[in-house]
Amino acid sequence: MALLFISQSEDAAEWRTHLARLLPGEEFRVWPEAGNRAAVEFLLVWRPPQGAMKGFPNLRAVLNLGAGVDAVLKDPDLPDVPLVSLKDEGLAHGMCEYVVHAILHLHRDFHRFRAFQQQGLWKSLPQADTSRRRVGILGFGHLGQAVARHLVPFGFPLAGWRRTAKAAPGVESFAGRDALKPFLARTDILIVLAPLTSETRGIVNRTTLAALPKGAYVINAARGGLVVENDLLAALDSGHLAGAFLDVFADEPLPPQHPFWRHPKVIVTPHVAALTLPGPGAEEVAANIQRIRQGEAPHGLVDRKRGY
Ligand code: OXD
Repeated sequence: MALLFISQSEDAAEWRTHLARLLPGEEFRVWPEAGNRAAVEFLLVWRPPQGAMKGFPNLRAVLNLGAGVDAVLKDPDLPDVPLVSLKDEGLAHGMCEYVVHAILHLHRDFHRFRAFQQQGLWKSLPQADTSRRRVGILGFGHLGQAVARHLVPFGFPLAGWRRTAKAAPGVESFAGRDALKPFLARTDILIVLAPLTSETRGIVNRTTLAALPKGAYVINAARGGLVVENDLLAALDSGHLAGAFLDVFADEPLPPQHPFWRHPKVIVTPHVAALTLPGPGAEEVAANIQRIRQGEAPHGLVDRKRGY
């Protein structure tokens, strides 16, 4: 029986090496060389081209090679088998590094010192009080909780918002739509880490941005579609927001003329917050394949109705 790897950006050779060690005996094929389709039991996919997942009669699961499954769920040819999102430690580690950096960068005014440097200006700023800089994580799932664990030691007052309540040490919990406004009202640095679903698309918009205190910052390391970009620009330009640290965009690559590129209050990175590392990624994929073969539920099983 075989695994078929379908990705135009992930390194197939690296995945092959790791999986050969972890799952000796499994045949590893790379799309478009699917071979005998009846032998393919698992699809390992990252942003598969449309139609690539069609026509595998003995499929047991589709394993996504990243955290977000929004692109796969949009594909009309997604087979009717369990869909599994990647929830490995490599990805969580990358996200924690990115978000902790972004928060400290904004909190300690590195963006402003960079601008002073460009003007040859030796100028100090008052040091911000960590215990008064309230951080809020919008989307308190696997990644949001990992980020919170890394932030606790710094002493920022932390809160997490999600659909259903989730207790975590040192984090104030907000759950459901009614709690969104109070959550935003106590948030000076908003970290967007929610999955992109029909319910969350555009959740950061004119109304929700207005609920943040004046001078707040927004960090988006999840999906561009969660943020209404024109509303974010308006909130930056009006002075309501102090800045934004953005890794993801409605259109990627970010078009060359997009105002975010040159906006003095915006820091842009090219969707690199949490890249899948083939080593830990393959460990997680192999463990899930073994679970499925033993009749157990895989970790990261996606609820298609919820969208994550
Ligand atoms: C992911 C991503 O979803 O890298 O894993 O965007």
